[in-house]
Amino acid sequence: MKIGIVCYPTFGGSGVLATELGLGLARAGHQIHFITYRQPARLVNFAENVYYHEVPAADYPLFEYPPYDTAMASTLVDVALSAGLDLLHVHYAIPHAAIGYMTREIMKSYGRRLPVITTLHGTDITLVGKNRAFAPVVAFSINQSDGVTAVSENLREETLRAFPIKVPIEMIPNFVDLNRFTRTNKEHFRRAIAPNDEKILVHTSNFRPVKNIPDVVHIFQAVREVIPAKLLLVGDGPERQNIEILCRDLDLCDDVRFLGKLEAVEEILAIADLFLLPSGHESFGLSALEAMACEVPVISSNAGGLPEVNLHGITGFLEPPGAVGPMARHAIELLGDTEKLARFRRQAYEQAQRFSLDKILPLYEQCYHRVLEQAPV
Ligand code: GMT
Repeated sequence: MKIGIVCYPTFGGSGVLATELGLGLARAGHQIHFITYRQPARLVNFAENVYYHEVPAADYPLFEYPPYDTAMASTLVDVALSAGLDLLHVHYAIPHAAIGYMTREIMKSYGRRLPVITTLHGTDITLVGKNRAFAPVVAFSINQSDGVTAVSENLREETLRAFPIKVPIEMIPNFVDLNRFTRTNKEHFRRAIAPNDEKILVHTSNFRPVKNIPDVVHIFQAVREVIPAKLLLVGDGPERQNIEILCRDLDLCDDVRFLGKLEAVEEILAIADLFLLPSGHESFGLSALEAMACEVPVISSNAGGLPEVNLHGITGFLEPPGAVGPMARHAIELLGDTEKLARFRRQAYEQAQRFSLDKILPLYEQCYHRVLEQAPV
């Protein structure tokens, strides 16, 4: 199959998932065309069957807001015609579902069919999508998609509650590549970060307010009072400066490292002891799944789809968003009990296996085949 994939190229979960999906499909023999405004963060090496098309910045002195939608749709039409795409898979509804619809309709004027599949990821529904500034377009373009998937049961239900959806939404959970995200025994690397065998806590995100990163720091502060520990913060975004100031105010700077937008996040997860994700909302929590694949238990909030990924008392612990005290107590309990930590590590890995790339990729392929059979000619 020749498949066009549209996503945000940033370090956000939807872009990561879309890129990993494209790379997996390419390995399975499909021809994949990524169409984005910048090289996707995880598209770093040469890969067979993979093509990358950059959407040109549509800048002109008149534009206060460059018309991304028009530039993207025009690039999509160009790629679809020249490469002969069979279908288009867009990730994150805003504005990609509407762009997909526009592209499909333009393709009709060339006498060509291009079914569109939209994958909903989270904030495109829960935070931004519900906003009245976007809602009518989001609802319309979801209903116009030839196939719609959501990354968790929680997000599927939330979408049906929030919008007048008339089309079926299939739940296809996020996945992890277990060959890439795996425990390694890099003692020298571990020692460089934790020279006195401190426990290593990790948080990775795009540093948005919804991630509740101040809670990560407060949980770490409580842990460090009892157990020697280091905190590694991977990623970057609007909250970064506030968090640096908070660490200075709490006198934690010697034990907190900001690692920025690391490409090889798996190297950090592979030496971690605990992952923290206390988000105010999280439709799935792909970063938690990646940690679990590396045998790292997770202390998270119980928001959104997180309970579908992190299992309370098995792969980690879940508490309501903002419950810093209970989250810190769980962290101390786990890190202070070697046997329990080992058991949770094993269980986290077992749970991650349920979301392996090998298991989930065929679900997308089946969805593509179904859409190709059913979409109107
Ligand atoms: O806002 C973000 O966290 C980024 C967002 C994205 O689309 O990049 O992440 C969402 O999609 C991820 C991949 O499906 C999910 O794992 C995240 O849980 C989800 N984020 C939220 O719901 C806040």
